[in-house]
Amino acid sequence: MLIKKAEEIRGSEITPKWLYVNRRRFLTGALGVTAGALAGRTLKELAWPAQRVMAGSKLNVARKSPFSTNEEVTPYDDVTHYNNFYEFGVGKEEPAEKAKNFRTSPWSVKVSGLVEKPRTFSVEELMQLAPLEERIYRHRCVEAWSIVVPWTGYSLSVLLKEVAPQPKAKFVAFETYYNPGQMPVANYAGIPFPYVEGLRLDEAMHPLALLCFGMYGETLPNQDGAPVRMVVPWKYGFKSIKSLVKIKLVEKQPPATWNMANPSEYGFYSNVNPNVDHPRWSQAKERRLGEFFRRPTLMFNGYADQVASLYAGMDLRKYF
Ligand SMILES: Nc1nc2c(c(=O)[nH]1)N[C@H]1C(S)=C(S)[C@@H](COP(=O)(O)O)O[C@H]1N2
Ligand SMILES: [Mo]
Repeated sequence: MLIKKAEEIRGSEITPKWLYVNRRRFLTGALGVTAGALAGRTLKELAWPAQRVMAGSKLNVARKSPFSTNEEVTPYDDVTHYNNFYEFGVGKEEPAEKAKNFRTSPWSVKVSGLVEKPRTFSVEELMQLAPLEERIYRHRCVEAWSIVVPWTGYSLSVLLKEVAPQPKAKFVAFETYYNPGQMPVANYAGIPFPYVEGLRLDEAMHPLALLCFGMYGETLPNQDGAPVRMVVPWKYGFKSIKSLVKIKLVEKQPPATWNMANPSEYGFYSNVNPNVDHPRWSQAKERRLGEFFRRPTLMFNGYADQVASLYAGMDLRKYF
């Protein structure tokens, strides 16, 4: 199902998406390689110095993750045309349109704070830190819709270990790129930018917390957080911050955008919890995109066996 979908998309085009989008760059480049010779190659095969991560590049996936759900994957078109990415508009179909020209290359991520080895990584360097895995995760938005997506990436813990957290580090703060010039409608979103999020260090180190570069076997579409984002599947969607540029290890709980904007509606933890209602609506059920009947929401979005121990002894009504 998912492979067929990806092939349909590629098969409908004369040239791969990244080649089409970046045709000018290739035609004007001094590489002496014809476009035809490049078609169908994977990112790794194209790893010469000038190579950049481009939207729609195929990704080499080392293995399917044992963390994957075996539920049916949500169609690509639904997942890429029903988004929350307020930098590109508050309407669900706006990001697909308004992020089209978002420039995501070159791109780097600064990792700093309470670490022994602070470093700024290009996204290409980041992608090579560990073999990329495909993980089919459930994702549940606080607005009560859900999707099942084959993400590509590796555990954030790989990167955190690489920079060596100091003992004082207790939380991880994340920040999205912000440039009003590239995000002309961000001003009307009603939330502050840059978008920021945070996790406790032990949550960030949990193997389920994914540093994500792709979906459906290709690099991330802009509206889904290109070129690198977080996916934290046991939490409501807004914790899964997109288009990351900064990761900082800190001692105190860092600010999180939705929590700052409306603390009574959005807690810092935001673990999926069918028993704790959002003040304005129930969280007991969800609608999977493309389906008619709602289904019950599961505790920790179905990941309780893996993550419940992180919250042992905490009052989950207080720390919602
Ligand atoms: N920078 C940024 N990251 C963000 C958001 C946003 O508005 N800006 N929205 C969040 C919300 S509410 C959700 S549900 C998910 C949606 O991810 P998706 O569009 O890939 O499904 O992204 C999250 N990450
Ligand atoms: Mo969300």
